[in-house]
Amino acid sequence: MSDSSTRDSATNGEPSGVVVRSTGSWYDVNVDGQVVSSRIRGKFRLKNTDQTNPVVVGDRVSIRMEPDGTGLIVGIEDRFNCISRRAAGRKVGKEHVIVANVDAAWIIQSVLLPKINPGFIDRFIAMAGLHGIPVGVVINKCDLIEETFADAISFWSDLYRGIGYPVLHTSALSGEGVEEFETELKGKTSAIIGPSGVGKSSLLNHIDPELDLRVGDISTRTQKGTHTTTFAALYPLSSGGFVVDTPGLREYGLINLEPELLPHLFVEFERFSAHCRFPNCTHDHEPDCRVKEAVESDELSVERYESYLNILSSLRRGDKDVGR
Ligand SMILES: Nc1nc2c(ncn2[C@@H]2O[C@H](COP(=O)(O)OP(=O)(O)OP(=O)(O)O)[C@@H](O)[C@H]2O)c(=O)[nH]1
Ligand SMILES: [Mg+2]
Ligand SMILES: [Zn+2]
Repeated sequence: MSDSSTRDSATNGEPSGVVVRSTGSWYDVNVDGQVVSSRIRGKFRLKNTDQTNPVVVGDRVSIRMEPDGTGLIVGIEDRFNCISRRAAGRKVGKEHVIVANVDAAWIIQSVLLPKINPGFIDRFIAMAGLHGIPVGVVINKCDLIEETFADAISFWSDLYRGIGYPVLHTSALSGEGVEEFETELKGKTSAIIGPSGVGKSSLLNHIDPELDLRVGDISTRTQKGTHTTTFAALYPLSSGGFVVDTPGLREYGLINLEPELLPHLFVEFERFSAHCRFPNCTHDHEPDCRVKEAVESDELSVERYESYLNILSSLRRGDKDVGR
């Protein structure tokens, strides 16, 4: 994104459309309702080496039609936002963009199998704030709530609602809360993000059975999902709006975030941080820190504060594995 020379806009009268699916080498581009299987020009592949992928689902691109009916992506419009994470494995340290140009993002978590991961939620919320994307939380598999989990689920739900983020309780099995989720998705383009196996694809199938997305199993050994959705793809919903179903993430790691910005991404701190002794207080070691005092007096959540300190220290160390 920082390299504007890769962002030739679509001006030359070539057909333009939206990338609706990407496999890494082929891109499905929707041009006026027609899906054109496309490749990218070599030069896009080489530029912007701090990112793993030059073109992502949601990108608006212009293509040149090849004699064999496939397309060649020759221009990419500037993105108005994107959702990215720190790449893992061989490409660790690079920015992996998951999807571009969305109106909203939903973090999907589940009660159990796998169980709710507040650290994931906090890091994702910070990223969404950084990119200016409205974000909400869906806690799926609520059919699995028993006495023992009920307290934990209401604890986390109250916490995030208290900060101002919508929290929905759903079950793709019983249908509980699914209508409410559908209402939230109407008329927007929303990214659906979360760990593998939480039921992202199942929820979308429940909302729109025509999608008929592949749904996976939960490994009996690890109690985790088995990475059933392998490529991000954008789908229209019959009730209106678009969703991007994405492959499950093992973890959600932050990237390209300056530690100084982090306090502002924990939005509930702001009310107190204005009164810290130092205007650039990091709420960590400084004296007369109102944020720390608010945690001690239970006006701010100790869980969120600890999450904040964890992220802050990883960012300061320049960890290659923030979020692990
Ligand atoms: N009990 C229960 N099981 C669910 C629910 N939603 C999904 N599941 C099950 O959870 C498993 C994983 O569902 P998927 O929809 O494939 O999960 P996903 O989040 O899309 O996973 P990836 O594509 O791997 O990222 C399947 O066995 C579903 O049947 C639910 O609300 N309740
Ligand atoms: Mg899936
Ligand atoms: Zn402070």
